[in-house]
Amino acid sequence: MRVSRRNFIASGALMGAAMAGGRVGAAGIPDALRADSARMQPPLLPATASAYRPVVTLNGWTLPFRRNGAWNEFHLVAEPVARELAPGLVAHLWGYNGQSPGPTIECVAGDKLRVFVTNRLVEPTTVHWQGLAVPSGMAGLGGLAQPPIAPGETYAYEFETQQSGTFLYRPHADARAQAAMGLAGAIVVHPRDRTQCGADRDRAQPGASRDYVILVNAHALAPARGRPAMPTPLWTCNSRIFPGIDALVAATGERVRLRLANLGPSGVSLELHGHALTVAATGGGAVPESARWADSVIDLPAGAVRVAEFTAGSAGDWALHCALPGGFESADDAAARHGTAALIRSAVREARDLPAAAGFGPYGPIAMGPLFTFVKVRDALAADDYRDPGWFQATHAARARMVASAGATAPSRRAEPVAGRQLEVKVVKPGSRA
Ligand SMILES: [Cu+2]
Repeated sequence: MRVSRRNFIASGALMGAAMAGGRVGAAGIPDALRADSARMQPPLLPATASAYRPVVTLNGWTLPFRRNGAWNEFHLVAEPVARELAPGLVAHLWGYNGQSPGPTIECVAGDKLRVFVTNRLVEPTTVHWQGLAVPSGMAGLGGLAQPPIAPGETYAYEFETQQSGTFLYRPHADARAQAAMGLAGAIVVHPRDRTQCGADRDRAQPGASRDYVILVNAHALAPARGRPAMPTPLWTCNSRIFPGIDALVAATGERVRLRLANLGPSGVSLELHGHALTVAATGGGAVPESARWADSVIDLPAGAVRVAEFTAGSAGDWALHCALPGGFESADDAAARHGTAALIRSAVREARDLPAAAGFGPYGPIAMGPLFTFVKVRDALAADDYRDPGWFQATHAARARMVASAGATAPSRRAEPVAGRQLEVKVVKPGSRA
């Protein structure tokens, strides 16, 4: 069974909340659903509409589950995947169920989860549930809590969720190298009672109209034979780079939640233009109201989860981008200076005339690096509308304008993607000789 390439925009259709009657194997293992594209999938509505407002994973999807008695059963398959980083560029990463990062797992506090994990990699793996209180034997550290899951094996993890919040699933067998290959996914546990202010750690987050899951990571790309070493790392957002990262959309006045995690090797900071971000929760629970502050930039430490919120302000196209200074010879800097296409061209011989999407706005090239996308705020937007509304049309008076010119401006060359052409890059596993 495959999740078809659904058009988020055209269909507006929703995947079923549970796998109805999936084929059950000899071991009672549910089918593993796969996504075959990096297209953002519609939110997976809960069986009871009032249970929670589902999240949307940017350029990703939510994993359907099977109900079996008291258990919600999921099936993750760790495997090599070919992930489109941006139009025209495909990277060979490791992921789950066809994509990297893996699909988001969504449930309600108190739900009992049984997660089957099948290893289709060339080496052992495990799954650790970062931030979730699980029995130590379920904590997923290979060698300590369990034997590593060998290639070809399937393990079952079982635990009852106690907290609500934002958590991660990621390997803890050769953990750092496997993370750098793209193995990770988000777990979102919604509060059981959205109205009650009991002991729930999410009670300070009563609700957001839009709830996005964004995992930041960094990868080393292998150079082509005969080319100089690739500047690294290349930072990605849900294993996508600008201009391949979907826009986040919101209606004016809506509360927007960004469930952010950083799987990369160092901290990054993110800036949102035109808005104030407030960290409402971390991977350990809600931040008390008295300890919060608003800022245009937030820190995202390595390995950490941060849940940032903002209220969508005036209509416009606002930048959400990595605020780290450049100047080092990294893939990010190359992309920032010359655009994604030039970065790829410089690294890979076959890409000399690769027309990878270069990243243009309505007024020219956008040279902001790969960790960059837009928050598109519009005055009128239906609650379930996540379509990219196109470019914002600012009135003449509300736009910066040239008032004097000393000479001719440099022409900007526009690289248009050519249909059917794409480049594939190998991702270098740390510690390997590639
Ligand atoms: Cu900025």
